[in-house]
Amino acid sequence: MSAATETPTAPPLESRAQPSIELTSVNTIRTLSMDGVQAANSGHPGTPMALAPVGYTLWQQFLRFDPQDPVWPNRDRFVLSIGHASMLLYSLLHLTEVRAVSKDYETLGEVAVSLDAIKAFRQLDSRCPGHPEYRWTSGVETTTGPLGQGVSTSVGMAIGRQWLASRYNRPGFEDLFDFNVYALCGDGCMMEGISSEAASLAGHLQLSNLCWIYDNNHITIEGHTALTFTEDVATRFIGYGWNVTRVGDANDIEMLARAFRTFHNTKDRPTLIIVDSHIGYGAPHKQDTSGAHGEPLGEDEVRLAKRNYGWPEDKKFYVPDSVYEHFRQGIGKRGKELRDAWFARIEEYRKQYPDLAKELYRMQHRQLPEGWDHDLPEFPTDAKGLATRESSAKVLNAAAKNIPWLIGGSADLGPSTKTRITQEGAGDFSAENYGGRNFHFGIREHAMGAILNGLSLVKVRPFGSGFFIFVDYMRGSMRLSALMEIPVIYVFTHDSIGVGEDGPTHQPIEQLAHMRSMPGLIMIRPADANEVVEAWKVILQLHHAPAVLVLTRQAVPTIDRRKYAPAAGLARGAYILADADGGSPEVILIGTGSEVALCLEAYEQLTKEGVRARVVSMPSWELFDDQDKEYRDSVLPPQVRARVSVEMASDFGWTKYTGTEGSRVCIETFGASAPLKQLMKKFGFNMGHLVAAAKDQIALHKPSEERSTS
Ligand SMILES: Cc1ncc(C[n+]2csc(CCOP(=O)(O)OP(=O)(O)O)c2C)c(N)n1
Ligand SMILES: [Mg+2]
Repeated sequence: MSAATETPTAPPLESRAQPSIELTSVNTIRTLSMDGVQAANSGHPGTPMALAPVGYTLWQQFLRFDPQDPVWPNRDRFVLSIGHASMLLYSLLHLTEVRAVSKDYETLGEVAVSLDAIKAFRQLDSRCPGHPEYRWTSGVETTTGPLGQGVSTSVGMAIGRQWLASRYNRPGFEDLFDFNVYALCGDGCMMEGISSEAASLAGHLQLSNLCWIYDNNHITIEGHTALTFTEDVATRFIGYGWNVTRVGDANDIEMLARAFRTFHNTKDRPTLIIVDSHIGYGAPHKQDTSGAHGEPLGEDEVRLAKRNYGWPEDKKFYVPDSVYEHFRQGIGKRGKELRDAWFARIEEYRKQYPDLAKELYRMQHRQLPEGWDHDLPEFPTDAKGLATRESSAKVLNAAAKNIPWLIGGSADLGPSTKTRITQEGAGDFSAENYGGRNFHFGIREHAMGAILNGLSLVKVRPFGSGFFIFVDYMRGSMRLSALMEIPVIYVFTHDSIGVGEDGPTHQPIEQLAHMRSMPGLIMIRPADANEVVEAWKVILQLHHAPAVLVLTRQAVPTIDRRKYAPAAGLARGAYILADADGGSPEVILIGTGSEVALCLEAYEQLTKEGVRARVVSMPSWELFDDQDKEYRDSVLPPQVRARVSVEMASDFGWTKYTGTEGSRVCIETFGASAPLKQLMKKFGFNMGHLVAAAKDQIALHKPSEERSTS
C-alpha cells in the first residue's frame, strides 16, 4: 500500500517526477525539522512541516535580510511568534547560512546554526534551544515561546521603524529606514489577550510596515479549535483596521507571494495574511491532528512522511547542495546587495548629516551621547520634599533633552506617572506624527511591555510607565526583557499603601518581591529626589539589563545630604546613610524608598536615647548583591545581628538581610482603603513602632549573660 493511499486527509502532493528546486528547498526545511525533533526525542515537528512553504517564500522571495550581516539596521525583521515551531527558524537560519555575530555586533566567520547544532536541537549549549532565544542564536530577532509575545513585540519593532524613519530619513535619504516586520503566529497567539491589545494599537497607528501571518490550522494542544476558538478572526482584524487577506493553501507558493505583494502595496494599514495549513503535512497518520503538534513523529512516521515528499527515506539531516546554492542566489544575493547599498548610502549620509549619523551609530551600539548627564538636577534639602514621581519627571526630562532616542510613554497613566517629555517639539507619537517621543499605549499594559521590547530590539531607548500594581499585567513581557537582556526602562509609580484611599486593589504588596525574584532585572526604589537622580544615572548606563524604577505618589522629604551620606551611594545598591558616632552600631535599620525617611526619624530618636543605630538605605537589592563581600559586610556587618527592615510591602525575601531572628516591619495583607496617615498607623509605619522594634532587636541579640544580669 502506498503512503498516499494511507493518507486520505492529505491534499494531493506535489509532482514527484522532477521536484523543482523550490519544492526541494521546502522539503529540506520539513525534513530537517522532523529529524531535529526526532533526534532530540522532543519538540514540535508538525507546524514547521506545514509552514515550510510560508517560511521559504517569505525568506527567499521577499525578506530584505543579509545572512552575511544579520544585524544590519535596516533589515526586515522576521519574528517566529509560534516559538514552539523553532525548528522552522533554525532550518531557515541554517539553509541561508546566516553568520554568527559577537556581543559587540561584529559578524563572525562561522555560521549561526550549523548542521551539528541542528543535530543537537534541544541539547545543552546547542545554538538550537527548545525555543528561539535572542542573543544566543544570531538571526533570532526576539525570544519567543510564550504565545502572543512575538506578535506583540513585532508591533514595537514596526513602531520603532516608523520613529527611526521619521527622525533619520532625510531628503535624498527617504529609504534609510524602510524595513518591514513580519510575524508568524498561530491559534495560540490569536487567542492570547496580549495580541489583541497589540493588534488594536497597530491598527490605530496604521502600521503599514507590519505583516502578521496567521497559521490557521485549527489545531492546538488539546485538539481541534472547535473546542475553544470559533470567533471570526478576519472580521476581528478588519475591525481593528487591518487589511486582511487569505491564502487557502499553505503549499501554494504563488498565492503566498501574491499575499506578500498585497502587503507591500498596502500603505495605510497593517496586514494580516490568514493561511490555511495542515499541521504535520505529509505525515500519513498524524497530519491534521494535535499529535503532530508537540511530540516527535516516531521513526516510522518520519520515514512515511519522507516517502510522501519523495525524499530519501533513510537519510537524516540531508541537505542537497543545490539548496544552499539556491538560497545564496535568492535571499543571499538580494540581501547582500541591499545591505551593501545601504552602507554605501550611510557613508554619504554621514557627510551630509554628520550629527544624525553620529546619533545613529551611538544608538545602534547602545551607547549614550556625549554629555548625556550634563543637565541632571541636584535637589536641595527639603523637609516637605516631593514625590519621587515628581523628581523623576524632572530627571527624565533633563536626560531626554540630551538623549534624543529616549522615547516612551504610559498605559494611559501619563498624568499620574509624570513620564511626559515636555520639551518643545517632543510631540506625541501617532499615525499622523511618527516622530513623536511621547507614546500613548492605551490601557494595554501587557502589550506595552512587549512593544517596549520591540522598540529596544531596534535599539531606541524605550521607557514605559504605569501604576506599580499593574506590573502583574505585564510580567510576561518583562520576563522576556530580562531573559533577552535588553535595556528596557519600566517606570512604576504609586508604589505602596501610600496610594491611600484607592485601597487594596491599587496597593502593591507582593510586587516588589515578584520583581526581585526575576533574574537579570535591576529594580531601584529610591528614597528621595537625589536618589532618583542617581537611579536614572545607573539605569541609563545599563546596556544589557532591563530596569524597574519604583516611585511614590506621595511626597517624601529631600534628605539633608550634608548631614547624611551622599545619594551617590545608590549606585552600590545599599549604603550607610546615617551611623552611630564612630561606627559599630548596636542595631541597623534597613529601609527602601519612602520608608527611609521614617528610618531616619527613628534613628534620631534612638540616638537621642543613647542607642547606637545605623540607617542603611537599600534602594536596590540587585545592585547591592553585585558588590564584593567586603563592601556588603561593611554596610551590614555580620556581627551586628540586631536588624530591622522597613518596607511597606510583603517581607518575602527580607530574611536574606535581617536574618531569621531579625525584625521585619512589613504588610502581610492586601492593605486597606483609607487616608495615608491612618494606614501608616494601622500597619505600624510610625516612628514609635520602629524605635520599639529596634530596641527589641537589641535585647534579643544581647549576649545571654548580659541579658540574664540586666
Ligand atoms: C502563553 C502560553 N501559554 C501556553 C503555552 C503552551 N503551548 C505551547 S504551543 C500551544 C498550542 C498552540 O497552538 P497553536 O498556536 O495553534 O500552534 P500549533 O499547534 O498550531 O502549532 C500551547 C498551549 C505557551 N507556549 N504560551
Ligand atoms: Mg494551531
